Amino acid sequence: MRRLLTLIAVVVIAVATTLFNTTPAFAHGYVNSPPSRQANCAQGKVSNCGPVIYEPQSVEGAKGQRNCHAGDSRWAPLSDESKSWPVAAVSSTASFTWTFTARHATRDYEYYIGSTRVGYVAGNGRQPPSTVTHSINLSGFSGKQRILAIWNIADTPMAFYSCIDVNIGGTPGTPTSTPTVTSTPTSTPTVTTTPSGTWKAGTAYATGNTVTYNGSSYRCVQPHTAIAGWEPPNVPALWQKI
Ligand SMILES: [Cu+2]
Repeated sequence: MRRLLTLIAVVVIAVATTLFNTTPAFAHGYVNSPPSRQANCAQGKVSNCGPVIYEPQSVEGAKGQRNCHAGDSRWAPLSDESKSWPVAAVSSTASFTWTFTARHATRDYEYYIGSTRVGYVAGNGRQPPSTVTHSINLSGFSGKQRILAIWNIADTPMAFYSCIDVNIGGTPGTPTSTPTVTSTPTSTPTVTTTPSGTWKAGTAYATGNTVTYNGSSYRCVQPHTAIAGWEPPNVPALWQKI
């Protein structure tokens, strides 16, 4: 009987481990630096973005697309060119950083300006670390451009799409990159601006904010809006233990 119970316990643990390791629906990735359109939406820099503010990492669709919203109507505001998307100043060689909430085996990464592929990084079918940064040569282009960054997954037909508005060799366009505290009330009720205290999903954190989580203190190292799954111990790219 005791052996049987032990066997059952082992099976239960094995099943639980498998379930726990299964990728949750929200666990994917996006370009957060320079901020992609979904990053700007999640940080409240652009309004009326729809549900992408809660999951900027979920802009996922079939491979081979050339739009900002992965062909998914839920994310359609990302392709709305009438919105005033913040523009990041970059030099002719620009660094793009992806944040992953699940490290899917990766076929490759592609970067497009219009129909021209300006960057390619092989993934070799391997899992990336929690963040990767690619240096992309944009010489040949100048001024305001829209970069489409694509993360092609190796073991599914899917890819993740991030559009980043840049000004190559220029100065930033609309809002500044400095996190500012607005004096007017935000129109998004679920995003609070409380920068410290206990970590809480839905809160917009700026670099340097400190929080407590499970009795430990953490300092924000990258501005972001917290979501479930991004608890400080889970995402060293966002939180440093202090
Ligand atoms: Cu995923």
